[in-house]
Amino acid sequence: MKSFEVNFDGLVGPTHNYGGLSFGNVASQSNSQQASNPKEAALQGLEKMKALMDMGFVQGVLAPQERPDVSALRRLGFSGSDAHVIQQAAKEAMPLLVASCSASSMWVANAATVSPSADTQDGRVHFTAANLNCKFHRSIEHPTTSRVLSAMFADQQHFAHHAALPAVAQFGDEGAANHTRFCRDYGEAGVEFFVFGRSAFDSRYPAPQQYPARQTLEASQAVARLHGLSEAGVVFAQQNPAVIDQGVFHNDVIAVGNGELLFHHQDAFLNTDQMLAELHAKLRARGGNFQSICVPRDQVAVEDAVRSYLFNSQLLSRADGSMLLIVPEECRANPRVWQYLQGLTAAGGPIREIKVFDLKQSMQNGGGPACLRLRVALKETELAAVNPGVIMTPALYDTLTQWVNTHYRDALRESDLADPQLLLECRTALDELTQILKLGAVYPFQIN
Ligand code: SUG
Repeated sequence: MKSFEVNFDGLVGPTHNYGGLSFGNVASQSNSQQASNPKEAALQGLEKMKALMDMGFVQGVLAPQERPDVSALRRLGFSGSDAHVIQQAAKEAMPLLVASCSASSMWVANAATVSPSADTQDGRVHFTAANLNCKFHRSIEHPTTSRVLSAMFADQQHFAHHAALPAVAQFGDEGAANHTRFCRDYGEAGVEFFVFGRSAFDSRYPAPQQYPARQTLEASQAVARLHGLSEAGVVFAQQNPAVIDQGVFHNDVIAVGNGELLFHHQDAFLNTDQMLAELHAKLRARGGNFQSICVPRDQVAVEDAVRSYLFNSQLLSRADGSMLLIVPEECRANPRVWQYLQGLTAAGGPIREIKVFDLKQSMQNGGGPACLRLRVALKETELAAVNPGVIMTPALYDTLTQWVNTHYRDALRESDLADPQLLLECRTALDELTQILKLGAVYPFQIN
């Protein structure tokens, strides 16, 4: 049976702004308070989706969330009408209003961890929504994420959904940003690779000193258990705490994998040789031939990797068996990274082509091509069971482009977030979007 890797990209929401909310994420910190352009952000994302569709990949769309999150503000003690809640928060606690306005759900690599049916005990595709509890503005995403994913993957015969892990730092879970899967073919059993930043319960694992490690070993282990993965099909590895302290807040900022290939920086992991040997042995037992490309630090420093987002790229398999790397414009702007990439494609290895995309609006908040997509490997029958409303087509691309042009502002500053009109604009847009994507009622304003 045919199988596919489907990329579901997060549609950027109407409140996209630079709130400086993510300590440890260099871009989010350094672009804080700049004016954003939500319309341009959403159109840049749609361009990437269209380009992948045009290249023949199956492409999907993941809906944004209702913002400001008035119910989160109510839980923090603000009351009265929605407009009053927003204005009171703006007056008394602006950082909380900014957090409740973040369009961070666009980075859907953090929406959930997904295990394809070939790996799971019950033969269904499993989803666990990420609790994202390291940052308040992201910790409020998972209830809506769960409803949206359930509306997209509704067929219980094929899809199983798990609620986010307990919302404490000990089970900090950032979803697919720290999860990669190796396989010979998307439809065959593979090896799921979970990368964690620290252990919550075992002090033998080192931890970063400056910035938070968002993903714990215990969270990764819990997800693997929930999904019914076998020991033979799982490898856990620790991210190098020293690179977290240099701004590598997720593994997908320093490594990317696809098929049988891991593309990573020399300093990405602890105990790299042992980890590579385990991946090799476990994939071999599944009939695959694991390969890795290590980018040496004397060619690309960690700092260059963080600035350019070289590894926050999409590694895609083409029909002829070779691979394509989708990178952000910032890679071309960095001479060392660009030189490395020229050498990489000329070397005759598995990665043959580089395609560059302008994703500056998202990049300025630390979100590159890989952050913007959630990968779901599906067999033909499973793809047929996905809500067809969320699969990209030329007609859907046109409709969504028009929808963005109708509803989105082209400039947003912090002071604009205090305007209750923004909430109404967002709700009007999302109400229409649920009809376009045939999601049913998934937003708090639609179900409360
Ligand atoms: O969680 N930025 C996101 C970026 C997420 C990138 N995802 C992956 N690497 N998979 C984060 O740090 C910044 C929002 C602000 O500052 O306004 C933010 O949330």
